[in-house]
Amino acid sequence: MANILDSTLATIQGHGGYANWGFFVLLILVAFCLIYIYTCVSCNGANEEDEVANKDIPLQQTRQGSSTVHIEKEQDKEQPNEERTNHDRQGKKRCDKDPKLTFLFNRHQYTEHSNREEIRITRKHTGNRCLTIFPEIGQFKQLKKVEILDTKLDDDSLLNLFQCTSIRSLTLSECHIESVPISLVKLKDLENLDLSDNKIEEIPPEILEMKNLKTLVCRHNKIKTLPQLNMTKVSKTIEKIDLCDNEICEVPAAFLMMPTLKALYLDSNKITTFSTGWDPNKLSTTLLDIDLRNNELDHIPQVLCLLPSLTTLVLKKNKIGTISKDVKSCKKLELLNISANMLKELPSHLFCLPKLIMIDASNNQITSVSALRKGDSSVVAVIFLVENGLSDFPEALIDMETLRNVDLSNNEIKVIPQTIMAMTKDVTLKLQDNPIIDPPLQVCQGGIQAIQAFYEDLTKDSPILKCLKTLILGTYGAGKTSLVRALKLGRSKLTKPGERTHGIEIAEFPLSAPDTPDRMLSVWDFAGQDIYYITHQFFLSAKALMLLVVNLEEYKCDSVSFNGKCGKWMKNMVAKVGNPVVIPVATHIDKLSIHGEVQRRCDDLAKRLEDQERIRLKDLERQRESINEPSMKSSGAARARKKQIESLLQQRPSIHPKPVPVSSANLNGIQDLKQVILDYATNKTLFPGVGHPIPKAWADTEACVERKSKDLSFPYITWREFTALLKKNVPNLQPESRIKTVAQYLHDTGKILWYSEIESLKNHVFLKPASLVDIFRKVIRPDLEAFIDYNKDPCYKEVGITQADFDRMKSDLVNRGVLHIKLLRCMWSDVEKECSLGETIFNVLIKLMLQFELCYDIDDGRTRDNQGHPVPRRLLVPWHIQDDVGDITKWESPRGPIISIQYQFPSFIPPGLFARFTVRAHHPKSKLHFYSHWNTGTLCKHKKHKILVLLKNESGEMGVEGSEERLVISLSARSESKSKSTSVALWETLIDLSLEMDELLKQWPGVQYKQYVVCPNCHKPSFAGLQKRASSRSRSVICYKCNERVPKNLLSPSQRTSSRLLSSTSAVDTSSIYLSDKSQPSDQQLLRVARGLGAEWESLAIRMGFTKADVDEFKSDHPHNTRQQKFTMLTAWRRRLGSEASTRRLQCVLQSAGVDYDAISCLDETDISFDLGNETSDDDATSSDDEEVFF
Ligand SMILES: Nc1nc2c(ncn2[C@@H]2O[C@H](COP(=O)(O)OP(=O)(O)OP(=O)(O)O)[C@@H](O)[C@H]2O)c(=O)[nH]1
Ligand SMILES: [Mg+2]
Repeated sequence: MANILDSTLATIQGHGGYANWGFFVLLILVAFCLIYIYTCVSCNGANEEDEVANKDIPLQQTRQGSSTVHIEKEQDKEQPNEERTNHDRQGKKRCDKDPKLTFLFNRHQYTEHSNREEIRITRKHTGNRCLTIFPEIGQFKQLKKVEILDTKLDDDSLLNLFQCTSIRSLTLSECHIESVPISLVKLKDLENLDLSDNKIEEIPPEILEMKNLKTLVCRHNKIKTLPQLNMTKVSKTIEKIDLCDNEICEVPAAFLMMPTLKALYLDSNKITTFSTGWDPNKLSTTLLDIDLRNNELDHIPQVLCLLPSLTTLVLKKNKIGTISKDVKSCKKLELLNISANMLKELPSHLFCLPKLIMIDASNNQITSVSALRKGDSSVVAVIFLVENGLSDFPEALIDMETLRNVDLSNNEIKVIPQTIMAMTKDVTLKLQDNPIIDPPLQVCQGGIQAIQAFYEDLTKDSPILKCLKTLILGTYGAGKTSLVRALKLGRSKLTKPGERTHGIEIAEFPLSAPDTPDRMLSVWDFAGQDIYYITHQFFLSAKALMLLVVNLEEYKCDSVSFNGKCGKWMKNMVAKVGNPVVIPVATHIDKLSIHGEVQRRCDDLAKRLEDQERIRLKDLERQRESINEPSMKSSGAARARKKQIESLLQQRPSIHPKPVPVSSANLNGIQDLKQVILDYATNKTLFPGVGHPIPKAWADTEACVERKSKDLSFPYITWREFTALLKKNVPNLQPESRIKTVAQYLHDTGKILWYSEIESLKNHVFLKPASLVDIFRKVIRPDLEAFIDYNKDPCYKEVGITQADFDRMKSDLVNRGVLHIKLLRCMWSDVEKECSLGETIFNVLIKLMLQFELCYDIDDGRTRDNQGHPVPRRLLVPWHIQDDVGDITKWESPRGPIISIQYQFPSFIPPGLFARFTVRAHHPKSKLHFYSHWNTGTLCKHKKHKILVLLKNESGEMGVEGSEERLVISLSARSESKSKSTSVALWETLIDLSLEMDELLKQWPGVQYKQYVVCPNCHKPSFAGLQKRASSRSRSVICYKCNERVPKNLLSPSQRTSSRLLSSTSAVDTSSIYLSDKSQPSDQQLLRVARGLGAEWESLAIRMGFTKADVDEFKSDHPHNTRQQKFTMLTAWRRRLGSEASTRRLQCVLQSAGVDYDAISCLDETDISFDLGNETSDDDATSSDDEEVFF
């Protein structure tokens, strides 16, 4: 522009006179038009990406003639119309705003910009076109950093760029480079070179001889062989080489002799060997970190073991079958990841390495861990042996005194031996997914201390656990209560017609039969009406025998009758428990007088039950196959799902093959039923706990609790009262940790309710769980309309509620699900009167309702009591909302694209699942503001991002007569306006919600479902599950249903965002969640770790090398904010270690210090949407859990 003006002025001056002014104006107009056209064209091709364009817009770009334009047009064709126009609009806007962009098109303007220090250019700036860098770039004498990403560069451009000798950091990623021009060595000051994602086949050895080079990254290329290095010339500065994701088969040993190299990353190659000919005395003394995961090594190469400084060695996913004694030379090794190999044994020589603190040997076939030999010692603090073939607890671990963290999940361990008493108490021991029989599973879940306490309490005269929890389920009027009476009394005592069970009735009685040991049954008789399922589900447990009762008189031998009376109940049990033990019982047989009719109907029932189970298994197998498809493999969620399916296929329900026919009227068949029940109750495989000794103190506690509950008018006491009661009445139950273990056992076996994990509830103990159901059923019951009556209960008048107020509040509840606290207080007035705690119990019960996800606080806790605690004024009980159409005008008006995830349930959807999900979605941590909530959906807005969220229960919408009912829940998000939100924020919001849904669905381990992503064009669920976005170059895929091209960012979250999906499935593949990142942890990651750290942070600091005085200094720097203290400590650690302070190293230290898993896994979370706020006190931060900000 300046040049045009100059020459024009020269023209005017040269010729003089006003006659030339017209020409001048014309020229200016033409120049402006040209610039405008250039500007728009340059931005048209800009890709719609997740991030806002970078502010530094550099380099000149040429239009490469017709072929380039053609590519651009093709690209445009591929985009949906709306997308394209938005591109155009956005691109133009960007150019208008940033006049510097014109610099792209004029080599003469290089001079103006020649003092730049950084240049960053991506496909956003260049579109699909090739970028030309002119020789004038050589004028850029200050240029230190150049990043060119996803942009094709021609050879001349590279040569020109390499003239710019001041460059220190050069990234040329996805630039279609096929060979590295040797002239690159002209960049004498170059320290960091990143050539990732190109097509490079060879690295010239000269690159590795560059005088100042510190890091060379050449990931994801086509390198097959590495250069032979001339050791006299090789760089004396290089610290890191990253050649992951290439095709290398052999590594020249010279790479291990580079004098300054600290980290060598070679994962995802085809490496089988390191070349021979190395001199052990010349091996690098600086090399700390080697990553060889995902290669083809069948042993640990000896040369690696001899590296004198090696601290981290990752050999995950190779083919290693044994660990040879060579490993003994690894004197400095701190961390060994040898997971996903073919190991059968962990040898003892591994444990003796003097510095080795962490071993990950998960996902092998290990069946034994050798014991340390006498005189050997070990410093190992962390051992992961997840998913191996251990059938015995590895006793070798017991003697390892330094152990702090042992994960033995997913093995075949049945018994934890009593020798575990010798193991140190500080160990975090994980035993999930083992078929443990002894000690009881509940005890093992409490970790090492609980197991040790159990064995300590177990004496020779320990009583035998004889009681079996027995759940009686079936539709209303099936004959459940009458059957329980017949079993208990041994005579007929039928309920009267119309006499319904409400909630749950619990009775305990002995059962005996000839030649079988007798057992006590704790019988839970559930009300049969559908709405009660909402509260029943909390009391259905795996370790119980279930009787599924069917009224045979009403049974019609057709599919409708089967499904209503039996099929759906069985599905329910299987969904909730996974592998329930069920005896179908056919009642009312006295009413069937036709000969053979009982037999006929029982046979029909049995056959249909069998068919249902067969179909379920087939479906599961189909699902397992579909997850095997290559496209599904990458998703962490899919892997978790596959694992769950495999376990469902393995651990099947035990359904008694024939329904047992009985009459509770004339007692026919009752004795046979008793025998069948006892056969199951004494089956050691099905109910290993029953018939097993339990600590005497436990039995005493149970008896004590039972006595106390009879004394109380309302069976509730505080935790303090509970502990005082036990300390007084039960000997040998000190210290409090033992009381906690037995309380946990009583909670798990349904004798009490005590939520130890929930801060707001852990001080409350309910001695009779059924009494809680009684309380909830005042709010959730089928006959609510008739049940609350102004004139029947004087309480309403007593508290001054007028009839009109009452009518309004009642209508709010019955029709809209809005429960006014004033009304609830009256509905629960009898509890308050009975309980000495008065109002306190009322608040506790509300917390419990919230905890059980039966309702949410509409006002988001905005109302506070005198002490500042939130007190809800109105609750929303979604089960009572009558409206089945919601106002979604807001949803329909914005124009941003929709991202939508669907959960499809092939045959059964857990009753109340959607309602509970909406309660979860309302939780403050979801940051959703609910606009409206109707029977089958909610419309919400994200409180931070400008995003609308629509949650819908679409079940039954496609219900075509005769076909299977469609059972679908969908989660959708769209931006309020396209320019303001991005697909990243949409995915962030949806992933949060889908993780909530996944978490909720874990409460029904046997439920079958599939997850889809909906096509934004045809609105059909065309794409399987939530997956990490593939890193291939294509930015769109074709929907197989509508054949339209769909941008990938609307179908799957970006790699960064999806990392949370992967970390959420850690239970399945722990090895994938750590040791993953070699980069320095960011401030945000450290903040999150600080947030997750508890009191153990001080010992962690010592482990990290700080002194007590350092810790005191961290504290005195921030006397009132412990999180800030922790954060300061972590940043000091990062500063101290410099480039060695990698995320993986931090994970390792955290693991070895026994830090809680959550605090460690948050290192993997994405950094998006985190911001720093003002300083608040620690307490404030804890009370507002949902806030990202804490100081
Ligand atoms: N003739 C006959 N009547 C029975 C038998 N079992 C139950 N009944 C009657 O069937 C009706 C329902 O029985 P309940 O035992 O109350 O049924 P339920 O399954 O407990 O019902 P809910 O509590 O509503 O879930 C009552 O009128 C009983 O008298 C039976 O074996 N023979
Ligand atoms: Mg009943």
